[in-house]
Amino acid sequence: MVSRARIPHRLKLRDGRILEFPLVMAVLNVTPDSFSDAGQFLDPERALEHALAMEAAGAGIIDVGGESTRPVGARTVLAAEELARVTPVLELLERRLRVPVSIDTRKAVVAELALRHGAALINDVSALSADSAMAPLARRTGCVVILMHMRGGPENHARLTRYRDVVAEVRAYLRARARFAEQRGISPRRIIVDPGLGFAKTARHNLLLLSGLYRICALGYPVLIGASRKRFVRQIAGEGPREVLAGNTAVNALAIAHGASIVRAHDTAETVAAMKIATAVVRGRS
Ligand code: PMM
Repeated sequence: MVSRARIPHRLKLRDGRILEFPLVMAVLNVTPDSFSDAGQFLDPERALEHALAMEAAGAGIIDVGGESTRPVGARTVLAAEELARVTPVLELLERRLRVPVSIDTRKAVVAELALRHGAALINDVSALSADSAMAPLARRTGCVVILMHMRGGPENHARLTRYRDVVAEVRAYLRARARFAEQRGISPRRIIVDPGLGFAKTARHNLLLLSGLYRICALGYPVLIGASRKRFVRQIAGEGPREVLAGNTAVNALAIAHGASIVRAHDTAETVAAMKIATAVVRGRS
């Protein structure tokens, strides 16, 4: 087990707000083709309503995404299309939301627009590798970056699943990407890492990463886990919505017990309850 003393308890955002861990990052996909919420929130007013409901349910971050990264059939979205999807939503959120917003994108132009609209974090599933303008943008703005492990891109990562020791390889990659970020002037206190469950991983790899999570936490950065509604949860817990929700709640509670600082979730209220229980058990007090 990793010493919990090494896991950061909080993180300061560029506007002075503090993220207290653990917390739930609630997903707001503004896409026609995401995993589970495809097309539901393309209308900005509906997106805002949903974001406010997730905030009221206890979300600590709202993660806005305009490009689907699901394994099969995800189309690479042009910057103009991604901007057209997220801009009206970000404009509304800026005025109404109190909790910080992260922007789930691999494109610096999209991230830059989101930061101008008050976003505080860039959630880059390519770990700053897809767009050379991303690291300088993060340094210049002082925003927090989430560096995720993936191989290939959304179109081919499902085939790139050969590892000798998945935990060691993912950990080495995340350490290298964090070093890359630091060498480009991004403060280590502004870095979050994510093993990228389901991205170039089989169900077994996801399970090994969860049970070996302490080895990723030992890097010393806050760790984000995104298991929400992913295929391995459905394979194990069952396909029905109740099974998926129960399975996800268990995964998220276990991830927090194993040291995760942030869990990314679609079902905010249930995940917040699971997080509270897991945290109380770990601390031995409520
Ligand atoms: N998963 C998805 C999208 N973005 N970002 C991070 N940091 N980690 C993840 O696991 C992750 C992500 C895919 O899920 P979705 O289509 O339901 O948003």
